[in-house]
Amino acid sequence: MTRGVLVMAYGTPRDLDDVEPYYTDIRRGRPPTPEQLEELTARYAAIGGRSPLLEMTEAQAKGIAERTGVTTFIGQKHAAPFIPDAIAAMAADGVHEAVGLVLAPHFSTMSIGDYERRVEAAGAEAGWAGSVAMVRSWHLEPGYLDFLQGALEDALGRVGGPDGTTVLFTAHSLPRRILEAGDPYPDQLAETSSAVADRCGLSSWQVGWQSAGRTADPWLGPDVLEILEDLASKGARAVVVCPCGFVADHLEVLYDLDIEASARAEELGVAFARTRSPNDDPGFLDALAAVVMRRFEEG
Ligand code: FEC
Repeated sequence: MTRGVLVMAYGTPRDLDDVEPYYTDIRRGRPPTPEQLEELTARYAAIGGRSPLLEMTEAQAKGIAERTGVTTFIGQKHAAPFIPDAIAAMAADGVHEAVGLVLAPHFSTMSIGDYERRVEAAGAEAGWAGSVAMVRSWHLEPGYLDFLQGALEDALGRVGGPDGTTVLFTAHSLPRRILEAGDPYPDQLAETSSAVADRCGLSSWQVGWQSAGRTADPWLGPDVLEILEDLASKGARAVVVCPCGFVADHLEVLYDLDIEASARAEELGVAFARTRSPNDDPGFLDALAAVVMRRFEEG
């Protein structure tokens, strides 16, 4: 049996001209209004014109291949190579047995569940005889928690230590309707946060949400910006944001936290730091490889 690893991530526009087709894909084929397009393009321009997400996804896929000895295939949700491209590449390489790993730790029907549905649809569409065993979440993987602990200790050092500092653990917000069917996403975020808070001996920490979509739906809250205001009104000296729902530098970290949230903290007179992203950290890549090998063993 030839094995493969299907490594999945969100995808990013190649350049500013690619923002429109990318945004249209996210909106399930509905083009954005000129105002929406201008606003998103300005966010990409503010982080230097492009997001490093694809490079980070490639580095993570390479790290997994080096550690597992199994070929990795990148399949993205909203940019090429898309998930069906990866399925076609696996079929062409004679892969029969694959593990599907989404580069996001927490399961929601609208996050990892959505990737899972796309894999099933692409496999059926291609008439591929192979199978993909999905990793459904890996939010308590010890090597990932080790990374977060180290990154948090460093960030706490940058704001003068834990005294008077609140740590805010965040993930991408999702529409509140996910809660109606008992989605595990908020609980899994709380479990990661609590495990890291215990390891670091934190006395002041909370869970929050970031990067909510600009839609009429109610989204999971409170949002990072609201929490900053609340903490400032209660006299907080410093806030460290640990975006543990993400594993790479990209728009939602480099803009929403490093530009937007950090500016709000400055206005509020609160010291602010963000923990570094896992990216291609060797210990983090060991953790991803361990997750993949365990899934192969489970069959
Ligand atoms: O750096 C980059 O270029 C890409 C950054 C990026 C990541 C990311 C991760 C997640 N998203 C999730 C859910 C949603 C839902 C909607 C939505 C919309 C956007 C838009 C941009 C965007 N997302 Fe994203 N997301 C990233 C970027 N996301 C840009 C469109 C403009 C905006 O709303 O800001 C709403 C879609 C809709 O209206 O139907 C829902 C989730 C994740 C984390 C899991 C993962 O990485 O797959 C969940 C990175």
